[in-house]
Amino acid sequence: MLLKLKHSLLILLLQCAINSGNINTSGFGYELTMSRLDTVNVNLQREHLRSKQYFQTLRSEIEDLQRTVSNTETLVTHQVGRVVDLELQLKKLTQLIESVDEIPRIRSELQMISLNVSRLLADSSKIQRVQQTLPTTEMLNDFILQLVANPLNVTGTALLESRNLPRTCADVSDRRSGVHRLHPQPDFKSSFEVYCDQDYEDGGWMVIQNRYDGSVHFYRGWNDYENGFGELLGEFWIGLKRIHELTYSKPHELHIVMEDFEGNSAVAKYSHILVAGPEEKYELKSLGSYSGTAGDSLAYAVKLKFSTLDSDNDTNSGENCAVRYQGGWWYGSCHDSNLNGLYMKGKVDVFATMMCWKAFKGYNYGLKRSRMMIRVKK
Ligand SMILES: [Ca+2]
Repeated sequence: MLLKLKHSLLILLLQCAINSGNINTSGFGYELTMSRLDTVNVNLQREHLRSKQYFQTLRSEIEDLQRTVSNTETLVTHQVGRVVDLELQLKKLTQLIESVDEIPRIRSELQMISLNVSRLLADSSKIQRVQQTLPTTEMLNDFILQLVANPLNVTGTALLESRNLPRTCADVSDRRSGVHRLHPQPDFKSSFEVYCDQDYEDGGWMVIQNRYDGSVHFYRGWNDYENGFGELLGEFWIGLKRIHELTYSKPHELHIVMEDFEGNSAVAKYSHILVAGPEEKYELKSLGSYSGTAGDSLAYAVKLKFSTLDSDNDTNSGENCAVRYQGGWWYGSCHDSNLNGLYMKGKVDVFATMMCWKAFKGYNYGLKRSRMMIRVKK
């Protein structure tokens, strides 16, 4: 800008000189002056271009620095989270030590259990009465299961109401994406709420993992990964127990939609997901076949068990991959994808601890969004 100004000023001065008759506008002297002025002009433009490029480089360096600061903040927050986890574990251990002194209390609880057995015997006559009002044996079985789960509150009417609920997200009459109460069949004792995505690929998808802004901490222990955490209207993990029950009750397909910080999206589709139960540490039994645009970074995990910071079930005997890569996932030795890893923004220097998918953005890139969805196969 300064150079441009100097240039204009020089031209102006020269024109003034010409106008006032101080400079001859013909002859060798004049041409020499004009040719020197051209050279000055070219040099000035060159300088101007160079400064422009310099400022562009400076700006991109500032942007990189801002990104690094943001990622460092994530790491610090995460370390604080780890300290809290450790404190919790310490608390549990202290409670365990104290429980040795509680044998008399356990004895009295055993007496309570014995009382409950008598109550169960009484319930059997109640079941007989309900049997006369319920039309099918399938309904009766469900009623028995409900009674075992909650002997005081369940009535035949409540059960009938629950059975009228949609069984899958595809059955929900409201075609808007959102939270809905479902009662899948068969074998589900009670209804529960889920987030249905009705916009992606004809709708009918149940979201089992959702991340988009890093507001929920995902480096957690076994209990959280088994039962689920987060909010259905925000970021969440639905829980391994539920994924197991759903995928074992009916064949489901799995789609994972991802997005980077530059606005590119990609999807990984698996034709048949099957996740085993707690006794097999929620092993990823199968995924079916892969298709999509993200590339396959999950088939490696078939036949692998799930691992968390406090439950090492990976195939790496030297360490716990969940601790090394800061997530809960089907780790082997260790991973091609880490969708429950740390939330980092874009390209980073650390290796594979973030929410990443090797075939899409590699091991040094934290994704912006990840959404795992399942749907009953048609
Ligand atoms: Ca290990």
